[in-house]
Amino acid sequence: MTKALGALLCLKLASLAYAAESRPRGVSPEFAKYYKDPNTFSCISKPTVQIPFGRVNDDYCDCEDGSDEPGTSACAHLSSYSPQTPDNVNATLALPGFYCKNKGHIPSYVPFTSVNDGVCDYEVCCDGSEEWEGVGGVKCEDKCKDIGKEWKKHDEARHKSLTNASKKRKDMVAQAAKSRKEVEDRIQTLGTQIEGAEIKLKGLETELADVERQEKGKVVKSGSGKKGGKMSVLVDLAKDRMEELRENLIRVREERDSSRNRVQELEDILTTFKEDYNPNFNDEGVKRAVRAWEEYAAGDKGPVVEPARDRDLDEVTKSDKDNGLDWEEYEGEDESDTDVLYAFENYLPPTIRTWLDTRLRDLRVTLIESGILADTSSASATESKAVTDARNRFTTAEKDLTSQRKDLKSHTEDLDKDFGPDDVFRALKGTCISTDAGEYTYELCFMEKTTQKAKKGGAHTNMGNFVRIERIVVDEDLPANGKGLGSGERIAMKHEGGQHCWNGPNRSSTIVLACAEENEIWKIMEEEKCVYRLEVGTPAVCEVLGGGKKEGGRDEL
Ligand code: MAN
Repeated sequence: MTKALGALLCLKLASLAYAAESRPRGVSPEFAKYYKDPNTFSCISKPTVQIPFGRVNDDYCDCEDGSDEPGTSACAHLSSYSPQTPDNVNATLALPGFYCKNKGHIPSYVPFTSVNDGVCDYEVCCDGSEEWEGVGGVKCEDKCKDIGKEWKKHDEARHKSLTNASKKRKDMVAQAAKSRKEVEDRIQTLGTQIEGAEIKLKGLETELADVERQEKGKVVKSGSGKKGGKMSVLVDLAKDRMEELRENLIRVREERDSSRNRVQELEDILTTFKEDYNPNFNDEGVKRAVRAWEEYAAGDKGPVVEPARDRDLDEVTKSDKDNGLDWEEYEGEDESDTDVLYAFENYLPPTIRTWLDTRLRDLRVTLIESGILADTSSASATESKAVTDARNRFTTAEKDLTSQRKDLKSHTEDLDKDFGPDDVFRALKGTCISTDAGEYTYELCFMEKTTQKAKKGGAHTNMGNFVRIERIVVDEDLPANGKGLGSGERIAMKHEGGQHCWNGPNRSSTIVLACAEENEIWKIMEEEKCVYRLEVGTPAVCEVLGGGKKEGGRDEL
């Protein structure tokens, strides 16, 4: 430091010391400039009103703004509620209060009503200077040293806590950025995957259509499971039926022959009987039997047995082969419509056969599609394995694509969602904190929901799901432990659409946040039936040290 600078500093300090000494009682350095003239004092709000300087602090209120009584309570009665003076001077006090120097601690103003009221106001005026008159014998010793020391200790702790909280917030912001990046990366990956999946799905769709088309073009065999076409089936059936008829014809013929023989035998017996019986013997029963026989013998004898017919039957009942019908010639023949077309392929060279095969299949499909040929492939109850496999591949790929698209949508929405200043609440998403209050435990899961759980058990009650972040203005006393909202603008989270309240609305909650070192629920209120308010501390809303940000943070911490 140069000599000249040193001299200048000394001069300045000396003049400050003089100013402090020369300030009237109760005047702060801020207002000292109004009290410089040792002869005259001009009222601060209305300088045209001037009084001799000796009337400053003479315990009589001369100025309408009370500025002539900075060190007494003579003007304490003035307030903005006082009736306006005739010349429209605002009755508000010009000074904030009696200035306590509080050496060793922090200077402050005490209300003029407290000056010389016989009570030491150490909370504001630790040096006791506002009780300078010793009213009622009161003597307020200067306690600034001890109070200042205690305050400093607390202040250091508060500062440390704020530093920690700010650091935690920084970490949260970094974590949030990381999470955001992860979401962005996932979106990019999903975009690429979806593009690939779309191409794959298109391919599988074409493949399925092709397989279905090919299957349609294929010759469909009989549903009986037997080999061969419809003709083969008919041959099998006809052969079985012929066999059945032959067997029955033979059996009926045998029965006929047996009956015929027995009738012949009976007729022979009766003929003999008629010839041999004694007509002179008067037996009415015998005579009646003979008459009946004679009538029978005279009647119609039925068709004459022609040996030629029997010979015919002999021939008919011989095997089909003996009758010129060789079933084997018809069995195994593929009589389907397309096979008739294919039959001559066997004589063609392979390349032409393949070409022809494709054309024929296409022709068949075209005929089916135009309704000329019946689509026997779709009519069959079970589709071919090839179609099933192709369909399965297609539906699996389709499902994958749908789930990837859903994923992409939810990630994109997540990215657009308001996660508060610096995206900080992204880091807290899903973090849950809880506290007991009355008969319930209350739980807050950041960016998700609030829940009320009865301590004695039972179902949990949803108090609302996160919908948005808002800003609200609060004005509350800050408790000594600092766990409170204080006053100013705060970040609040709105949770809505919770469990319906009997005879009331759906439950909802407002979570008002203030800066704290830890995430903690401080207070819970049910402001109206099923409308809850939670006061919560979190580093997420702390002011960033040196960053100039005051996003909902609590400056008082
Ligand atoms: C439960 C709790 C209370 C609420 C009543 C309303 O007891 O959710 O907070 O006030 O239901 O019936």
